[in-house]
Amino acid sequence: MSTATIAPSQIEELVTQAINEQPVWDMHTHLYPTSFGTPLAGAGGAADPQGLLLWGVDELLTYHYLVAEVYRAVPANKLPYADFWKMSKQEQADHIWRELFLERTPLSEACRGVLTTLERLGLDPSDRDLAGYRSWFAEQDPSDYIDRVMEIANVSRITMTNAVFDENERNRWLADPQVGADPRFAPVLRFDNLLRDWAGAAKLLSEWGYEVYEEQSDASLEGARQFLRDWLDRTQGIYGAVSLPPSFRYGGADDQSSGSVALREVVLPVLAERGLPFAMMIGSQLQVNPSLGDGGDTVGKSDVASVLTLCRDFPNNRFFCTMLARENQHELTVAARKFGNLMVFGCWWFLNNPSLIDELTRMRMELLGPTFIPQHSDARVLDQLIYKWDHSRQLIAKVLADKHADLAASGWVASEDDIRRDAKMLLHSNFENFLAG
Ligand code: RAT
Ligand code: ZN
Repeated sequence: MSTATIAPSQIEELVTQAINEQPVWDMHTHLYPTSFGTPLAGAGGAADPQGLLLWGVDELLTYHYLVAEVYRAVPANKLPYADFWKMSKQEQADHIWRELFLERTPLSEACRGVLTTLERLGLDPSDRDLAGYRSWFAEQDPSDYIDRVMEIANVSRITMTNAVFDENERNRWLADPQVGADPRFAPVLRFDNLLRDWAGAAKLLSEWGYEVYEEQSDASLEGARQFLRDWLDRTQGIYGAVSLPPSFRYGGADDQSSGSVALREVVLPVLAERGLPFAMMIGSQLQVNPSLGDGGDTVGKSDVASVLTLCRDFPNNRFFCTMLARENQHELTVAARKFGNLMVFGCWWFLNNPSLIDELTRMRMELLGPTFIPQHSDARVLDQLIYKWDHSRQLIAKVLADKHADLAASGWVASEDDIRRDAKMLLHSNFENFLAG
């Protein structure tokens, strides 16, 4: 406890220290514990080529952000997509390393992230020695390595994305009810298809034994509610989540589009009955260039008015929301001023760049004070937790220090405890408290 007040000259150092020392609960990642298998066994058990835990330098280099970037450097007329996808993971990583790190300066945020990660792990990026990095990773035990990465990144809990319509993942939950039990990870039920493609989802649900049909009859909707309840029970998801296209609209009680009916009659009632929030990530236009795989999606402007309608019409539901388009950010932040059941979070994907994180965090703090969740990592590769949080912490600290300096200039004198309280809210308890309701 330190209620000692601080001088303006100490602000920057104390804020940076508080942000660095505050463990973060990462509210959205695509990471998994070893129980979901890993393609890189390292010094642990057997490799599982379809395993869901991705880690190590080859995964870092073949992150879909970098696949998209390498196709700027070596376009498809020089390296046809099919040839790239035929390569082994290591060959793909070699290609990306050569083209983006050796033949060109690794200026982009995703490139820089690989270097920060290596450096914080104690490897030397100036060696430019991919083979050497590979042998270091090959000596790690994956489960111990999770601890190590969490310690370096100062992440206390990793939230998964448990995609119930992903065959690989679904089968792992069915085969082993304990697959999600690692306490370092928190489960989240992700069910995009229910809202994006009711007809396709209904077909699968009926194959899986639920009485759900394309026609959204009462029986069909009850079948879908039962499906969600069963999977919330199975996964113990701490919230429900979807990613939605820029065209997503919710037009209120009379809106009869199949996605809106599923939202109104299935998703929101079940989450309300369980007391769980609903996370909407809005603005990803899927597969504008399918040849790039996961890197083939783009951004489009979305409709904040639909979010307002949901927050107003469903006061018993709590909504996490992030949007992908920079153009939506101001309106979304204002929406959060109107409804306490809306929690804005993160600088998602193409917004996860220093200039935009700075801009968004500053605007959100000016409009919302400390009542938002500034960042999530969206890490797909375990090791990325290191750079995503390292880079974001620096930016969040800078904004918070500037705001404290402004307050000091207005005659407000903060204590060290005040600053630590801010850091805790931003990196941990705003999420935890919103979950608790
Ligand atoms: O940021 C990403 O890695 C995207 O590919 C998506 O996974 C997005 O974050 C999502 O959760 O849909
Ligand atoms: Zn994601």
